[in-house]
Amino acid sequence: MGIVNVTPDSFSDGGVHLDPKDAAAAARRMVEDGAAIVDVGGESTRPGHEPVGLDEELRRVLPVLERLDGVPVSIDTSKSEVARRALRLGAELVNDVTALRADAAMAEVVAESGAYVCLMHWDKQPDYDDVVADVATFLEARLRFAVEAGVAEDRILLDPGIGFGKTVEQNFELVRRLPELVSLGRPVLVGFSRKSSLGRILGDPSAKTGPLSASVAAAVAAYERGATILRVHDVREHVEALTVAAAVAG
Ligand code: HH2
Repeated sequence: MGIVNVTPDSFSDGGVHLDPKDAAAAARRMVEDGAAIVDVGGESTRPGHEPVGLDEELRRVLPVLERLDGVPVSIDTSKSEVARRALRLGAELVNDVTALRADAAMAEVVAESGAYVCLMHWDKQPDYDDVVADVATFLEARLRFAVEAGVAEDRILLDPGIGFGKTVEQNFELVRRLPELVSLGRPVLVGFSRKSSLGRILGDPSAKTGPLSASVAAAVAAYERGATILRVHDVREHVEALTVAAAVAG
């Protein structure tokens, strides 16, 4: 999954794709480089981000989606109206970092469309007993909620939410013990690309991002532990590394 952030303030690529033509071209390049889907987002979720109103989020993402006919698209939003409009323009997946908690209408929009949905763990006031067990319990509850709201179970993906209310150690533990999340029975998506924990483990305690080499290592480690979808900024390098990792796995 290639990342196309149409935002001025995303943590690693903010401001890069503000022109819809540039954003659409970047998305198409990602597909040429081997991405199975591109995740288009109009609101940053980094720590301390500015909340974006509905009109502004629509203004950012719709002109990009209109230019992506024929490209497999995921919409990164927690607003049902953004999801609804994106689905009408052909998006196949709703990537909701709040796991259907921010907008009461979101579950119904997803259920009625028959689209895929990614449910991500995010606890803003974390107090974990065991981070992996707590994330698994949360994801299982959100999976149940989505199914009860009418979303077909085979359309649901789960995501531990790397970097969302977790320490450096907790982020790595979630990847180390990923099989415990895979055992919930749904495909698992992992987004470690360029996140600050990668820069921090390399020795910079105030790092805001991590380098490509470290992103690739984290993606391969997640793949080897059962991740199905890797959400990444640098598609070609990840596709190359994952192709080799898959050849080794046989
Ligand atoms: N991470 C980010 C945004 N959306 N969605 C899922 N499912 N999983 C993630 O790990 C995830 C996500 C944050 O990364 P990015 O989009 O690069 O930055 P920003 O939120 O600043 O736009």
